[in-house]
Amino acid sequence: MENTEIARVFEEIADMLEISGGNSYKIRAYKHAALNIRELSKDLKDIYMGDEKNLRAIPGVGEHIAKKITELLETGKVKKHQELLKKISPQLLELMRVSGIGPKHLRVLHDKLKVNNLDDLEEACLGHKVRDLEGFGEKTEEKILVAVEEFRHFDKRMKLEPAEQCARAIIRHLKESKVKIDRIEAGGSLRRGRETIGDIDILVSTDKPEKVTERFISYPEAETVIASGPSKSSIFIKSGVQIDLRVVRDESFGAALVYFTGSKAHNVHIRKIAKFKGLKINEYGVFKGDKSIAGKEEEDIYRSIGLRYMPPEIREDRGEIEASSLNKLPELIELKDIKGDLHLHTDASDGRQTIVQMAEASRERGLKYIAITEHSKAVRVAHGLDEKELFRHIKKIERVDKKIEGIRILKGVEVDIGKDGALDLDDSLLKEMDVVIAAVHFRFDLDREKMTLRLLKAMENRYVNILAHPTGRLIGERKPSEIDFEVIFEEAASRNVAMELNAHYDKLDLNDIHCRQAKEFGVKVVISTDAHFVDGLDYMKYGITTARRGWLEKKDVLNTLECGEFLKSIKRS
Ligand code: DGT
Ligand code: CA
Ligand code: CA
Repeated sequence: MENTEIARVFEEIADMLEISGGNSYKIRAYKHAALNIRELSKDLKDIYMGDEKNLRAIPGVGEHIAKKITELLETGKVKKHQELLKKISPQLLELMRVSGIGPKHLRVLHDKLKVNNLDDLEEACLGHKVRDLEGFGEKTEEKILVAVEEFRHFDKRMKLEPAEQCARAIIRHLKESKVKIDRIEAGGSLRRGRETIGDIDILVSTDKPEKVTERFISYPEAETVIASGPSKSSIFIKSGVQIDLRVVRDESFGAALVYFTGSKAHNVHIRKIAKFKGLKINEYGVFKGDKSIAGKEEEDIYRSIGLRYMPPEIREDRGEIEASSLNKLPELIELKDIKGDLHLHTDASDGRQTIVQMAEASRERGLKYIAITEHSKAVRVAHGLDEKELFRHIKKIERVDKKIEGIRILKGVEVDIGKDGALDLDDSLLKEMDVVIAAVHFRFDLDREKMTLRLLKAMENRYVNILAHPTGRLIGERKPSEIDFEVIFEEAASRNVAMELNAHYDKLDLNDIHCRQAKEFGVKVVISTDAHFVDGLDYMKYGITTARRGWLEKKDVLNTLECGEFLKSIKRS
């Protein structure tokens, strides 16, 4: 059992206890334990090693929780969890994922209106029954209804990080078989790095297709086999995700990879080009009459129809094929180009680790500089700091920076942008910072004009260097604020304010389309992780994927510069 699964069980216990009106102390204990388990860098089973006492060293894990972890590791289940699941249906629990609905709401909805699933909830809203419940009201009812519709739309797609984990696990399972696999790769939207993934596509080349198929459908996580044959199989795994497997001979691997990477629009376009040249292209190769002229490598497929190789991230038929034929493809940014991370939290606000720990972990990941950017006081839920506390904090940053070798730590802050665009901190503090990032944390729902004016106002402040996660979206949970990006980008370019591409896979904000638009407006982008714990630093790769999808090159991204150059580049006049 992986740490994330164990954490999920505890989170579910906490939620179910809360829905059923359980003891608030216990609820907190489960939540706290789940958080800490998620952030462990070691596997729980390696910490446990058959001795419950070893678990007690983990923060947030007392005797009670240690027992539950042991139970999970030993039996794969926890009785408490099973009991609660009998009381509270999975459909009810699932409603926790509808934006704006917490366990307390759910309890009222369930007790008073007998809401048990998404349909019930929608019906209750449409029948205007929700507005009369204590603590709800008309506005809340409207919001819930919108959230229900969004939930229906998003629910079927996975986010990038879990999709990647899922693909990694099945690839490992296939590779561990005795059958010789020549090549194996994930294709589809995952390979293109889309922000959400519908299903996982795995491509294998081998001389023993039947054996590979057998191995595939015997995946321990498989719940249902949808189809199985020597070239094509599909399964549902327990989490509800579909995995498609395609098996080809190695001489066709390149052609199959092009085909199954897509996008469909890209495929349709290249097929048209092939046809125009009197060629036929399919998942087995490129053919002139009956004769195969390419198939083994992706490069060969493209070359045979007069195109240069296009990285998967841009295969969306958004001009990449034209650019390729004219030899005008962008030289996309790569992870190794990144030298700094300009949005990090520590335990001084809502992060988990110290400045030193974050700095050391960043250095290990090859970064040359970071900015520590705690929340400001308005963001109370995240323990935002006031001016006095921040003055003290930046002194501390200075001290750590002096001591630590091999990485520069910049003084920064993530200042909250109020409803009217006013910043939450005084200029006398902001001017002490090396980097000021400004961001919205409340009232994401203003109309387009108000929201645009709000951001414009924030950018007026001459100490603001970066606008962080500009739309405020949480993929699948909170939709992006409506913003007139043309106006914002024009202003950002003229005032030299950079836009953040927040690399967290929940956010990816700016998104790919915005990145491309920012570039057209001459706006510079900074890709930052917003890490709240050291493992969060690894999410940089999702930011890079998104930047690549937005055609960004090294020169478009400011944190590819050395620290001194970076600081010069963000100077405002
Ligand atoms: P998803 O799964 O919804 O996130 O998106 P994809 O792009 O992974 O789509 P999927 O899984 O349906 O198919 C994988 C790839 O297979 C797709 O990107 C392109 C190729 N493909 C699927 N259906 C067709 C088709 O009808 N025509 C062509 N040319 N290619 C297709
Ligand atoms: Ca797919
Ligand atoms: Ca598929």
